[in-house]
Amino acid sequence: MKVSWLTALAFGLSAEAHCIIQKVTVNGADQGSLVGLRAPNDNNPVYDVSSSDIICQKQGSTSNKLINVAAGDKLGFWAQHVIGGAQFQGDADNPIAKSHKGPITVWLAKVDDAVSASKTGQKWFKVWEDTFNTGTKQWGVDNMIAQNGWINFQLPSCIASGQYLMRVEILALHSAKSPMGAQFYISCAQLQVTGSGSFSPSSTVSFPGAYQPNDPSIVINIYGLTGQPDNGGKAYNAPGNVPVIQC
Ligand SMILES: [Cu+2]
Repeated sequence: MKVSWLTALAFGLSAEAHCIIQKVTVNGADQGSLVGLRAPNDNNPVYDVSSSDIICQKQGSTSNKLINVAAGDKLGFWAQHVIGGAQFQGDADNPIAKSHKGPITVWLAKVDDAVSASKTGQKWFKVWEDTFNTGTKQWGVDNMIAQNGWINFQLPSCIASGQYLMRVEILALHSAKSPMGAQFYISCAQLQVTGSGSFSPSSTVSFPGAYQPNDPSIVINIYGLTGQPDNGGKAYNAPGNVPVIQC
């Protein structure tokens, strides 16, 4: 069937602007596409923060592998428009459409067996975030785009050895001014952490539960008076008011 460009634009454009978090590096070493990850099968976001899809996205690909990391290692998560990266040269929506401004957060939950652990019922704590820089007016997503879809951070050196699910969340706020407009892109990695850390979180949160549908960081107009996505120059806190742990 022949599909006109106009038809493709009308039905495809918004869906095609999304992304999938699909690959991990440890100290720069590529772990392989979808290895050690629970990732969705398509790049559509989650909108409903009360759904179990807010934990690790809709169930899609699974892996029987663990990713071996030491506390203090440098981790990278790769988000791209579709699995495998851009499918044609000049894909303006790779790694994600530039309109998709918002914060990136990374969470851990201790589990007995990261390959088989249920995503529900876990106790999560936040280990990293890149929200919004009021000086440079750059969002976490802007930094990710500048690094060709890589989300780079250090696993805190205090994390205790054992197995964990790591939840990586990209929140896109370009259409967030009405409820259910914010877009969540999530994948969860299955980690085996080694090292001599002894951190035990003093407080944890649940997913779903950590975010309320009407959270002022989820239902928000990020466009200031000038129409720029600069949050009106104000600071931005990621939803849920959960601080990053301090080692
Ligand atoms: Cu999108």
